[in-house]
Amino acid sequence: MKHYLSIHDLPSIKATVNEAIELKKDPLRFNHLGKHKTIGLLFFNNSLRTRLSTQKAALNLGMEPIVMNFGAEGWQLEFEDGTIMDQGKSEHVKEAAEVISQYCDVIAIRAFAGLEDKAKDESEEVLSAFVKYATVPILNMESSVGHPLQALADAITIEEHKPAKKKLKVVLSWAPHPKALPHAVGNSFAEMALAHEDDFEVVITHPKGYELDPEKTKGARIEYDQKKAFEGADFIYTKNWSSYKNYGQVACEDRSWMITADKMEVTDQAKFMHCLPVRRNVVVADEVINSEQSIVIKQANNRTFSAQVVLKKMLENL
Ligand code: AN0
Ligand code: CP
Repeated sequence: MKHYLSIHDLPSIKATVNEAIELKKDPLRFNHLGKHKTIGLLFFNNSLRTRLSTQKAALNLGMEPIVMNFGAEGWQLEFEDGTIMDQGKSEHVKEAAEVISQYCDVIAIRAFAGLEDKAKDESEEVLSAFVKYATVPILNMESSVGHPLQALADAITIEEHKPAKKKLKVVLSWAPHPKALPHAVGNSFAEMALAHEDDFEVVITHPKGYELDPEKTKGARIEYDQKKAFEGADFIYTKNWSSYKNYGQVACEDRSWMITADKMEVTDQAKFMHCLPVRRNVVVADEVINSEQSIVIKQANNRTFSAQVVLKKMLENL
């Protein structure tokens, strides 16, 4: 595997999940693979889990991680070609990506959607520029439209916690949030779940007007009645996102969409999942996130093994 930009870059999601579960039993087994190799982690946005788990994964493989925050610390980058750079931007991404490629064997990038210009976000301005100009593999640590390291960690978590059933009911539920959030996590979770079509029944529930990009949710059942969606569910995966149709708008602040114990009651003892960070008592009630049904901490632990299995595949291909 060269780049990891979307979950579909994996040769097989199922085989990768099983490989990650094996790696987890002996995390230092491939510690020789990354010897004298450097990964550069470039952050255009905040992070806790991605920043630490990706470094941890690199260290487990014997790599040296180096981290840079754009924003306050980096030069402001220009992404458009042919611009007369006499305004605020100090450096073009072309030079930046080529220079960083000389210091790093893999470049990992976090660059969220701006949520103002749909076409610009969908063009993946930052990620595609690095794919174009860098000369080393690129790892997506959440871009405008996807968060494939999260989705892989989610697939590992579901595999580890699934009940013995032929078909699992996996529900992606929108929940309220005071800020406009990106679609990346919801998109990648939907893509991952839908790729398990033989094993998962995929239901997405949200208020009207919060439909995700239909390209990402093709094959899922959309259910506007949240409680109905929860009936008999095995996994409740919660996430807020802003409107896709009225791009980046927060049209619904209906607090009744929060995940509460009475909603979990109608599931088949479903596990509660969230990528974190989560706002307690807005997205999910304390009674749910504190309960035995919540697996959010274990889910976050799997971020290390999702990054590690992906980096292992990249190192094997260098
Ligand atoms: C980000 C998002 O919704 O994309 C990161 C989630 C992993 N969340 C927030 O900004 C709160
Ligand atoms: N889930 C996730 O990506 O968390 P961070 O934003 O803290 O990295």
